[in-house]
Amino acid sequence: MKFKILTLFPEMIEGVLNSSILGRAVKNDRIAYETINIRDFSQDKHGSVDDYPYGGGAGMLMQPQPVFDAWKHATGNDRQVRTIYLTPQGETFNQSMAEEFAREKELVFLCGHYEGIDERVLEECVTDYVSIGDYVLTGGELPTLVMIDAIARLVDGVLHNDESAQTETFDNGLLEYPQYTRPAEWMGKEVPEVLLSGDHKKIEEWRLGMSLERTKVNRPDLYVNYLACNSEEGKERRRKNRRKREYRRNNS
Ligand code: 6GU
Repeated sequence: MKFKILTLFPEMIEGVLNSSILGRAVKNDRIAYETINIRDFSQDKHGSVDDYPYGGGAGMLMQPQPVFDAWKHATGNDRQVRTIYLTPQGETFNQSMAEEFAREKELVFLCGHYEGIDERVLEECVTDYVSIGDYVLTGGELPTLVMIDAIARLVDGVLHNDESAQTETFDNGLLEYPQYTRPAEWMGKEVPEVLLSGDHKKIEEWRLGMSLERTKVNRPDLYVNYLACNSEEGKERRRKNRRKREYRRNNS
């Protein structure tokens, strides 16, 4: 999987993608990335890339030309490549979107700054508008890194066996159960006995029970959804929605 990031602050991206598990995945050629500095495509002698908004209002906007030229450089003007624009106006990112994006060979991320980007260039380049939640950030770099982290860990070979992407929170639509390691007693608190029993069936039941309870208390929205999806009706509805999404994608 190759990530191309159009940004005014490549050092923000590089710092994160060269570290920890993602850094290892880059070294091992499981993922690759390239930052493209939008400022390099400025035609202005001062290298400026922003200007005042028509109609007035606060702040500056990124101009269309440098963004478009950076995007053409990244994609070779190929409109088939998914180009993701990070914006609070987008669809909220979630695990199933991460799974869908992880099936692509290449993804382009466009990071905005200032008050945003001229609408016309977005219309030309962007295939997906994505937000990471209901709060305001100063730019698209952190949301891009959040998305890349969530997507990359689903790519083959990025996680090692002991870091398995399988049985974690949201995999089954539930929050994760509590976990314990040695010592068996710490500050007078004992590890739940069932976990020391060696009875794997009981352990699975206990974990599912804890997951359900936590989800019901902390994320009633997920809990209701879990109950709906795990009925036969829910499973059929999801199959239909998946087919609809695929149809829309193939015909857009
Ligand atoms: Cl994707 N961008 C910005 N600037 N702020 C955000 C966001 C994205 N998602 C939540 N807040």
